[in-house]
Amino acid sequence: MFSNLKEKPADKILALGQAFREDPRDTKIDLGVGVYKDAEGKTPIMRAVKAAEQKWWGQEETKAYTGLAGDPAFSDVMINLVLGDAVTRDQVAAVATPGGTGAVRQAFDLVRMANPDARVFVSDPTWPNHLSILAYLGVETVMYRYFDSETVGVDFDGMMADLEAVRAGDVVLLHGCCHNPTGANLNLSQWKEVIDLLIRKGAVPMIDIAYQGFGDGLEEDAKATRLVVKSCPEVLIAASCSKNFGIYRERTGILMAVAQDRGLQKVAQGNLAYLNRQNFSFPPDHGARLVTMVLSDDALRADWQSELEEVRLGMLQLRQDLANELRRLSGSDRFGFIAQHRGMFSRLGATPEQVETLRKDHGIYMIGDSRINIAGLNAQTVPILARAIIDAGV
Ligand code: PLP
Ligand code: TYF
Repeated sequence: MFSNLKEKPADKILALGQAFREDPRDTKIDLGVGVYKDAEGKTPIMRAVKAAEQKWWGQEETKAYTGLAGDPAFSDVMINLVLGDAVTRDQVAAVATPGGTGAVRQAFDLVRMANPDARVFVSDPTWPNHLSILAYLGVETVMYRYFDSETVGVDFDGMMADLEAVRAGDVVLLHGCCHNPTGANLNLSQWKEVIDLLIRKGAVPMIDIAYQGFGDGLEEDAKATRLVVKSCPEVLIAASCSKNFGIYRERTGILMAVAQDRGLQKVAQGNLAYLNRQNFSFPPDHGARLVTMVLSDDALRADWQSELEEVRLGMLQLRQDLANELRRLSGSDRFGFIAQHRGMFSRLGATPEQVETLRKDHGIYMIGDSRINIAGLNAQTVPILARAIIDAGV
């Protein structure tokens, strides 16, 4: 049987990380995988998460199964964090999932189960795992224009023109904030136009929100998602806790199905639990427990928010410093977009050859499409990267 297996393509982002680790140069700089790093290059455990973990160690009395949907308290705090008062609880079906990726996978599964003819529209470009999971599930995928490599911003006219092709029942995947891989985002008035189009067409929005708190702030980053659930009859939301709680390996995420019609909540909840059962049964609990503890304790929550804010502001400062240094070296404002982009990533607009040169000649590792992880930089490496970008002719 195993001899029938075909080689599978490697995950390019993870393969780049391996190449970085194998590079012997001590001047090398890792701007690859989307993991937050502090100025020392470490990915710390957040203070409030550590405190919750210590507390939980003393309190935990059983490791018996939770429910198929995970602990309902986790759903409550996450619905509140992402959706605030844009919905009432009886409008939302929710299950804990292994990471945001688990939520994305379950969402696509749900789409296929509910409507086998639905196509899923995704931004060009998008996170590669969206495409690979959709292909794996055999769901027809359509790309809509999103990124304008001339302006290094959103090609909004192209996006709206391409979304005219959606049919009733199709699903449109949108990044709630901090677009991965480009860093370029819609403003709220553009979100409104997209919402109007989706309502007019009868298409269903699906929001992937993996970086809430990394862009303009916890509340700001959720605004678009909240607007969508207030406006559209049905919405799918896949949220990740990996980045904003720094609990990557705990695999913590949530899938929400929100409907204006409260009569749909029960059947949606049953279907989400059903999908958990088919795919992995009970979701992981530990990370979800920590998130629940942090969000429901005033002191822990305040400390988490302030640490998250430090992280966010640190990345904004790095963006500003890199844009300033590039302005100085290039004598132009053509890299100003780096300070405008939000989240962990910016797509620089370098060619694959230039990306290769940066890696070979300068030991600077970025994704092949010239996406950089801003958090991979620090005060010492910003000028080094800026110089290398100019030298490589970007
Ligand atoms: N969606 C996007 C756009 C992401 O960048 C990530 C990144 O890590 C995820 C979802 C899910 O992450 P995880 O499964 O680690 O929670
Ligand atoms: O885009 C990123 O870098 C993050 C982390 O298979 C990641 O989303 C990368 C690859 C992958 C899973 C997560």
